[in-house]
Amino acid sequence: MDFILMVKKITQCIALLFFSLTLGAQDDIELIELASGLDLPVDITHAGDDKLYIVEKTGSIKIFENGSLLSEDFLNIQSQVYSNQDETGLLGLAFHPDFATNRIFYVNYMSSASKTRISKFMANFTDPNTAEPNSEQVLMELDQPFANHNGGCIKFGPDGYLYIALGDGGWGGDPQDHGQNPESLLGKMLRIDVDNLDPGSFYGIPADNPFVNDPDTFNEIWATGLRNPWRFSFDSENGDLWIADVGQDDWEEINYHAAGEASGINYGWRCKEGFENYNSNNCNSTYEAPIFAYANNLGSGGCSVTGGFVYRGSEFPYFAGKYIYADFCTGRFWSISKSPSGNWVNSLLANLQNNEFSSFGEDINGELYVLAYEAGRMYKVTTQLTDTEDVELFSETRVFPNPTEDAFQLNLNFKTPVNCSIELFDLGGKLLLSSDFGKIDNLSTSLNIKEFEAGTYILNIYADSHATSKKIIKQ
Ligand SMILES: [Ca+2]
Ligand SMILES: [Ca+2]
Ligand SMILES: [Ca+2]
Repeated sequence: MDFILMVKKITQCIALLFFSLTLGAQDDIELIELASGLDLPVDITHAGDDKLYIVEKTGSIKIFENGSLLSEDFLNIQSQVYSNQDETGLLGLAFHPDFATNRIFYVNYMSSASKTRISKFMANFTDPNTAEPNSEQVLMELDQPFANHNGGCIKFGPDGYLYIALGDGGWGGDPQDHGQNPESLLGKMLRIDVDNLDPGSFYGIPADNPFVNDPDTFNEIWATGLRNPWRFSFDSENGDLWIADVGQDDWEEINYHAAGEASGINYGWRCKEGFENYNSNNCNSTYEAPIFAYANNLGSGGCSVTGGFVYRGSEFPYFAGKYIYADFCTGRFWSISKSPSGNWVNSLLANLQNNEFSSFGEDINGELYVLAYEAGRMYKVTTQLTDTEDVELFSETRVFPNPTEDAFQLNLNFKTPVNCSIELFDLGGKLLLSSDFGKIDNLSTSLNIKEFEAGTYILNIYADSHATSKKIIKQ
């Protein structure tokens, strides 16, 4: 998020757009509301189990379990969180990979308008749904020259190290040159070891960090040249890293780092914005270009990128392997994937105007969720879309009645025999029913869901290596 820019643009935008969550038939995604009443939510993550943890900027973390928000906060540190200004507050949460046994988690928050803290906390061993607010151990405290551009995203990589994304410190144009300063941690991606501590420190430096042998660059730094990385994520299948970087006036960036490739990458800010030069003073390094940038343009793009995830869930085959992200200002959703010829392709999925999508999150099953900031809502990201080449294949697939109370009828008709199976999921990604029909060219069957709770379910139909998803409403 980048509110300084946003505040002026959003004002223009509110006049132009009507507020609506009604999704047109042209949209490739459908958001299903799961929770409301959240107080400026900015992050969602899981802890290696079925629950979702939702971070509120004002200083609380809430648990979403079995379809509803728990009334008691998991953590409430509102009294020590500074959240009075846009972009300040409790901004990020990451659970230790061994959280189930050690109960350790980390947060990124502002303790004042001029301090960012990375802190460790403990959850209770006896009550699984609460943390101990007095267990704080501050790993790192950083001076913030301005209240904006604080980054905020923290996540464990597949290597077990904690990655910390920090903005350039703020104002506009990086006036103090943090992004390119090797002796500032601002405007960087950091990588630290929380299990093997250096003497006198609450964290250690991984031996293979890119600048450990460079006396002029801080050892925590893993990548440089970021402006305000508002959400990064690791692809849960292959460990590739995706960093969305909020731009200044012209371009919003998606940056990509393939797992195993050299680290120490310079993503360019404030020498570069998107693919263009921004301020070329003292710029003589090599800068990594984003794989995609969209224009700061409310009519076709947006004004503040919200980075997402590569979808690795099983409920929505249409999303498989696609990086799904959005723009905070306009509500456009896009996906990025690689074409067969190896080019990155960006596709518009929907224009869900004026929802202020602040963050995406992934559950244990790889299903995706998104937060609407001012509205205080959490949605599940779903689709009933089928890949273009599969539309014809499934053209004679019928599910009815829908909505239904006890059972629904499934009719299938294929031109040639296919290996056919189905799976039915709830919105928590739980597999509830599956059936393998073997090699068939048509089928008419009734499926009993009488025992299921009222709600929305997703039926996936597989035909050889193809698939389609249908939403079923149980009344
Ligand atoms: Ca700042
Ligand atoms: Ca060094
Ligand atoms: Ca860049």
